[in-house]
Amino acid sequence: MIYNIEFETLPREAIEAIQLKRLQATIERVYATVPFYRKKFDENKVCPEDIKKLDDLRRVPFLTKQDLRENYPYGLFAVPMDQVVRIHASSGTTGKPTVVGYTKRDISTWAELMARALSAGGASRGDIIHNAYGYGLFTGGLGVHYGAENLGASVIPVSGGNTQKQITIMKDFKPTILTATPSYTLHLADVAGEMGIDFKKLDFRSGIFGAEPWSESMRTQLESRLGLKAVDIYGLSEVMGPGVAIECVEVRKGLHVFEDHFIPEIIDPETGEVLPPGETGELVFTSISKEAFPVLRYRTRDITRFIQEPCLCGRTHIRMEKVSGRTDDMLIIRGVNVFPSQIESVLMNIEEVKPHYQLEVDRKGSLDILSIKVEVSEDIFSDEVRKLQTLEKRIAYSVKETLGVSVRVQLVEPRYIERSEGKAVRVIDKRTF
Ligand code: DLL
Repeated sequence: MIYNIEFETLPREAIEAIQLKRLQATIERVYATVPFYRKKFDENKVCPEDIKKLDDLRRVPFLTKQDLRENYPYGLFAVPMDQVVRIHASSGTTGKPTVVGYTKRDISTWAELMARALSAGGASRGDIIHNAYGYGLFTGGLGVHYGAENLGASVIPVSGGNTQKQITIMKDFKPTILTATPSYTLHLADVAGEMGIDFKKLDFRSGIFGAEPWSESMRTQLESRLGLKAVDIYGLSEVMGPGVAIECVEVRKGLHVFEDHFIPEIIDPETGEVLPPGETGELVFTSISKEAFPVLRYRTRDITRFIQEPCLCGRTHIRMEKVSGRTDDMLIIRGVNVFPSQIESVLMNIEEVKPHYQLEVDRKGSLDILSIKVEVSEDIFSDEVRKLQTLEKRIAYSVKETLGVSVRVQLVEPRYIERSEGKAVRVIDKRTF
């Protein structure tokens, strides 16, 4: 169901008119209130009055993660602290966390967009939402929570962890919608199995999965194993949190970006040039309704492309393809670019392996070596060594055939790979540069 029929089905010209008006207002405000933006604009010889049409956004300089770090913690806030009612942070792998703030109105906008998102994902008033995204500084838990309440659904705020208890809650409280990272969902399914509970017999209709990349093959696995429709939700703390884009449960092909609140662009990550429609590159976002922490042309490092064709669901907001990876997660193995999600796709198509895997990159001399650790069932693991070796070779051959890189494969026993309650750690990089 379309939650906000008026805004989610606007004709293109109306979307663009709203975007331009809100963009101009945002730029004027940040220029006046955030010294960082004023300096950047001045250095690039752009002023708010130069933004006369949407295309003029290209004149605005990019904002990078590095800029956020340099202005840690509150340097990019565009309102005084007495208007900030919530603070979140994303940890990232290196350096200081990114700190983001919300005014009362920002929280209510977020709740509106999350209500739209949950509704697109198949939820409605009367549903019971089992929310296993982490509550805390991470935006997943509270983002879904406020959206669910706004929608009028009942939300169970379980957060991540206490997995056995979660399964009991699922059995007893009969939730109909699951919200969690796809990797934690697989762990939930494993634990349910160990407890003798068939996940498929639970009451879930939809699973709204995001916060990390997951492949189409993973979707097939999740849907057949869990007996629900798996919907992709995207977002990032810097831009808001979950609910920046979502697939519609009807089509599940590309994520609608809420264009009345965010302007997305796809750029060439090397040159920074905006790419022609339909080309794959780095996703960039400008927020056009946020008060406390507006972002202008924020480089997400996420890789995707736009789908221009209208969607059968009736929403008119542009779709982006599933994010295939991040520019900084891309491995270059002997000259071939590889994303963890591509390896995942290959693994998911091999019947004998489990969907738990980890990649390790190391360097011998000037050669990068990629090893894949992947779990197999107890039965297979205790099979003859020769049979295991044959399977390892078959997987390595499949990866080579599909991606063109040689890898080492190591089959490991069930539970060898550490389970995460939130985002899975897919790559361990042992190279020193
Ligand atoms: O992960 C917000 C979120 C929470 C999204 C719950 C969806 C569900 P951060 O912790 O700031 O925010 O991480 C943002 O995670 O730039 C992507 O690299 C990745 N990411 C988020 N959603 C997806 C997705 C939350 N659906 C970073 N597919 C982003 C692929 C995703 N990657």
